[in-house]
Amino acid sequence: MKLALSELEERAESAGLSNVATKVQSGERLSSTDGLALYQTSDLPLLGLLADQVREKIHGDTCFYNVNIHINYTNWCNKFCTFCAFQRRPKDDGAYCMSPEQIHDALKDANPEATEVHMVAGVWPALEYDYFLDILRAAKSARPDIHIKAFTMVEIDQIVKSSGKPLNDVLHELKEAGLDSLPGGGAEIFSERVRQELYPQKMGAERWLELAKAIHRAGFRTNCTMLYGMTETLDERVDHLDRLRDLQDETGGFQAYIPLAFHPANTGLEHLPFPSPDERLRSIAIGRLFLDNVPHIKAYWVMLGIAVAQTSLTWGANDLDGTVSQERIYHDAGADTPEVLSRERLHHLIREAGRIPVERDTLYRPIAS
Ligand code: V47
Repeated sequence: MKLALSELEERAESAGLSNVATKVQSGERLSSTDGLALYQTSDLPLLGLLADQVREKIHGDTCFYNVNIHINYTNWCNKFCTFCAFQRRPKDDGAYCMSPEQIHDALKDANPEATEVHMVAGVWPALEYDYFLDILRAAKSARPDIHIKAFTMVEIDQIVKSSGKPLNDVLHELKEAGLDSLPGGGAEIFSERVRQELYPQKMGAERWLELAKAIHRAGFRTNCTMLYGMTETLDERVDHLDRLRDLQDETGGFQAYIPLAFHPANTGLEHLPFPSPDERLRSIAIGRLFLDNVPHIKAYWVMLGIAVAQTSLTWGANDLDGTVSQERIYHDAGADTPEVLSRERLHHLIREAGRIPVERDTLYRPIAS
């Protein structure tokens, strides 16, 4: 849906968002107060229209997707986050840790058209530094051309501790072993209040941001995320986005922002609802409007659900991730989305949303078909 400028202005005025709409039209940066107003507005369609305008200015009619594989190499974890259904101690039922050989074989057997493997997992300090170099080498030996996007800041923090070496040496060695870029997970919500309540063993915002900065400066691209729908306030969501935006001003290293809707099943927060479709679309749209320096807003269908992910392509998102397969973190937390979507299905979803599908590699370079 498109509105003439005068209609949009009228609508924004009656929603009390004139100021925000004017800033969006002129490309001016939104303040935290504006961010909060967007979280609070009841005119959700207006929010979607504003976000879609910005998306269109940057990306026109195209929508990216990628062909990827997920490998969650271990669920052993000592962080005991209340929101997580994936974690196990090594002796628990269902605990597993993949050997380098198993990772090699899993990749050999996986979709031959995949251009990316996304490898993230729990954190278990007894896993030695060499294990991480070996799993990267195993992945590259199975699929020399595949891009390895691996390890959240939380995993990197542990890998550095296990190595006993300086961060930059470790990054260099991980790169030599095959690491190409890093995903955006592990940030959760930067609020120290929520961290103390739900994930006190996990690193805080300062360390996450410090690592992301150093990793960008070492030449790696990463993504960024926000896990929402737990016990955080709207102010805390805005503060999280503000800190991501500040770091991006400094380094430019974030490629994509992925808002992650909290899935409560099988977690310590089962009493909470899964964020409503409105809430999920709002989070995509606010990501597009507030993070004016992050080029790509990713709709991760595994956690958004396929219908909301498709709708989000007209609410500011310009990237539908991906064919996926073998993902465990959300499926353990009750996500009822399929294990995998075919390239044809992604094309169909994107075309139905009125966009032209463009396959990309992990660094957002179009892949000629
Ligand atoms: O860090 C864990 C989140 C993240 C739950 O960079 C949960 O391209 C919801 O970061 N409900 C890992 N969320 C996944 C992630 C990711 C996903 C897709 C693409 C990219 C990318 C990154 O998942 C964790 C945590 O924030 N998470 N448990 C849960 N029950």
